[in-house]
Amino acid sequence: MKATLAIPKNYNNVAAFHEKLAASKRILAVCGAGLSAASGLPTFRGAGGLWRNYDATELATPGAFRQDPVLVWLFYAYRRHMALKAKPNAGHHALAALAKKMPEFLCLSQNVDNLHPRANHPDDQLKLLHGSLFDIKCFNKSCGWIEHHNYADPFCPALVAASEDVEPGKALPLLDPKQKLAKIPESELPKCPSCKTGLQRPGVVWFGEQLDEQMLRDIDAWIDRHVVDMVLVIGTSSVVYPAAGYAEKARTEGHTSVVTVNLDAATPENLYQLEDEDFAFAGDAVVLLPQLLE
Ligand code: BV8
Ligand code: ZN
Repeated sequence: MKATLAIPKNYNNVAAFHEKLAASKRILAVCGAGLSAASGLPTFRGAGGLWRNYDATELATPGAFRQDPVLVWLFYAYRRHMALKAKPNAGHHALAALAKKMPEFLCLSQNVDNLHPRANHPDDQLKLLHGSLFDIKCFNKSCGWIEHHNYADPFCPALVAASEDVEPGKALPLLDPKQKLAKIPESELPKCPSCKTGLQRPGVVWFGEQLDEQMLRDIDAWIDRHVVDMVLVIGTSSVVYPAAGYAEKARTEGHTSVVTVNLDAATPENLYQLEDEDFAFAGDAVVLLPQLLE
């Protein structure tokens, strides 16, 4: 007789979750691209994760930028354009509301789309692990120049050339892989105004790059200060480290509930991993988070 999968008691158990939430003093959240899916932004691994037949993770590296800064800038100009058009969704707002209600709530987000700040999430309770599409910095490591809140769209005149046939308000014509990319000389990409030599680059953390060390120390100090009662793991495939390691890092055996909110939370391998005190909710974060947190 095939062993039937024993559905853990806390799978989709909203009442039990609300009990645990009411008794929780310290909550950590780790968010990924699935939280912004309802805002129309493609995830990395989902169908929308590809851009012009490139795997996003191939372009999100210093090597790719060194090799073809124009292609990488076209990728990021497209993502800036899409993120500027997107709006925070009810999931972002539910997290911001929880932060305002609970001083001991800290949100770690892997998303660079600026939707948490645009949902008025309190700054001091939000750590953008991988930076922001709207920070621009110098590619010269030794320079240190950085500019915040740069919302130019397209990012620079040269990229307008790539988008001359775009109708106003349409995505940059970079989606269709068949569409020829305008040849843009690297010399037309903006240089750092400080050292004058480095190229300006997106202020995000690429694969193989260190996350901000002070931020990592602050997060560890927050986790170590007192027991964490609950870790919300929202819309993330939990593949990328060190972001994917925080749920286990914050866990106090037998006490901390790790709460997965994910479209694929109900797959057998995900359900098998649940400890007794954990919760799993399968569905769209934009529907589940308001139900769970408000
Ligand atoms: C570093 C910014 C070290 C750029 C990104 C162990 C320890 C340390 C490092 C490593 C390690 N093992 C491997 C590494 C290296 C690497 C890594 O983790 N590689 C992976 C691929 C194995 N890590 C790094 O390089 C990190 N750097 O650790 O440096 C170091 C030490 C010394 C000296 C030098 C370096 C830096 C990683 C940061 C990379 N930058 N983003 C940009 O955005 O362009 S990563 C990027 O991809 C995102 O930020 C995010 O982190 C990741 C995508 O993951 P998700 O957000 O989870 O999205 P995904 O599409 O995968 O999943 C979506 C999920 O949502 C799915 O589960 C889906 O089911 C669900 N979903 C979809 N729709 C919905 C939904 N759920 C609910 N509702 C919906 N509607
Ligand atoms: Zn510079």
